[in-house]
Formats: sequence, C-alpha cells, structure tokens
Amino acid sequence: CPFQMSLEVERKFICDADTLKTLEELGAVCVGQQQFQDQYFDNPQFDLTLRDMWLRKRKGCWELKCPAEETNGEQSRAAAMCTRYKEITTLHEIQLRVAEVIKDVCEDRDAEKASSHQDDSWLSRRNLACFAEFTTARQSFKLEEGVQIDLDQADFGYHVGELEVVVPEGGDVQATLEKIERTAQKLGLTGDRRVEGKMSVFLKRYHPEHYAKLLNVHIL
Ligand code: V4E
Repeated sequence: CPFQMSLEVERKFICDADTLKTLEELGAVCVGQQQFQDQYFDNPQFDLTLRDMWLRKRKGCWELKCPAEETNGEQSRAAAMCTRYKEITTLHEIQLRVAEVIKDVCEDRDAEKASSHQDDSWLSRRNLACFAEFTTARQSFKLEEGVQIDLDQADFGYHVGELEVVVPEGGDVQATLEKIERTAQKLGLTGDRRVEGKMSVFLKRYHPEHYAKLLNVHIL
C-alpha cells in the first residue's frame, strides 16, 4: 500500500449524559457506530511510549502515532487544548520508525522482509509485546465540515469525547485549531484543561509505574 501519513489534531472532552442530547439539539448527524479492539505494543523498557510513540493494531491494521513538530503561532489557548500527532499506517514506514528507536534485538534479519499487516513476526525482532488491550464502542457525529465528533466508551469503564480533524500535508493547522475551538464552543465545552484519553486512564489503572514515568516526562 502507498505510504500514508496524516496529521491528526484532537481535542478530548468529558462526555456525560447530556452530550448526546446537546448533539441532537445542535443538529449533529450521526455518521456511524462501531466497535473495535486496540492492542498497543512496546518493548519491556517502554522505549516507544517514553518517546511519545504509540504503536497499535486496530481492526487488523498497524498504526503508529508520533508527535508532530510544532509550527509557528500555535501557542494559543485553542492549541493548548489539542494534541497533534502524525499517524502512519504504512507497515514498512512503521517498521522503519520503530527500528530508529529500537535496534535489533535478535538475529533474524529476514523478519521484516515482505511482512504483512497479518504477519506479526517482525515484533519479536524488536522485542515488542502487547501492554494494553481494550475494546471501544464508538459513536461518530458530524457538525461542522471536517470535524468528527467521537463518543467513546471503553470496556474498562471510561467514557470520553473527542473532536478530531485530519489535516492533509501542508494544510492550515491554525485554521484547524480555530475550527475545533468553534465546535467546542457550540457544544458548550468550557473546560480549560486537557481531558485524559483512554490510554492515560488505562495505564493509571493497570500500569501505574509506567504511567508515573510518562507523567514525569510530560508525555501524559
Ligand atoms: C496515549 C496517546 C496515544 C494513543 C492513542 O490515544 P487516543 O488518542 O486516546 O486514542 P483514540 O482511540 O482516541 O485514537 P483515534 O481513534 O483518535 O486514532 S496517541 C498520543 N497519546 C498521548 C496523549 C496525550 N498526551 N494527551 C491526550 C489528551 N491524548 C493522548
């Protein structure tokens, strides 16, 4: 498949009993419902996540989220409420990025040749194992063009909303932040602190030591 990389700008929000009602009143259109399982991978030293790199398998496909470099003019409050990550979905590119961080740990030099999204043998070469696994029920809505609103219910008991915009290469990040801010205002989101994602809550609960380390280095 072709090399695919997109920039995802996201703002999470607290999702409560009134959220669905608000969306309905605003005329948001439900664009889908789905359930998916995420498996997140790292080595025993957590070399990826300690660099804010998130390798996961979702619906049979590999995805790697890496932090995006900040560009000028993004010090606004709107920017502070959002996260920006590059999402890479081409397996070969994912393997290259992972290899930059985790050097060979086993001798099987053929492990990455012609691997597919279904063939997981490349993981052992990098000593990668699943450290988090959970299922999400997601309802998606559209209100403003290009902004997806996801309401996620994770199976370990955490409910969170997300405003997400995918920015094409060379796209206007500042305009995207403003668009997300407008949507947030329409939804009446007044919080001025970032809301925790599913992974943050999962790690706090099931890997408290690693969670504490990520907090210390300001990754969570
Ligand atoms: C923890 C984390 C990442 C893993 C994916 O997290 P999240 O965006 O919560 O997943 P999800 O299911 O919403 O993915 P989507 O379907 O939108 O692709 S990627 C980056 N982080 C770190 C992080 C952070 N430091 N702060 C916040 C608010 N979110 C994520």
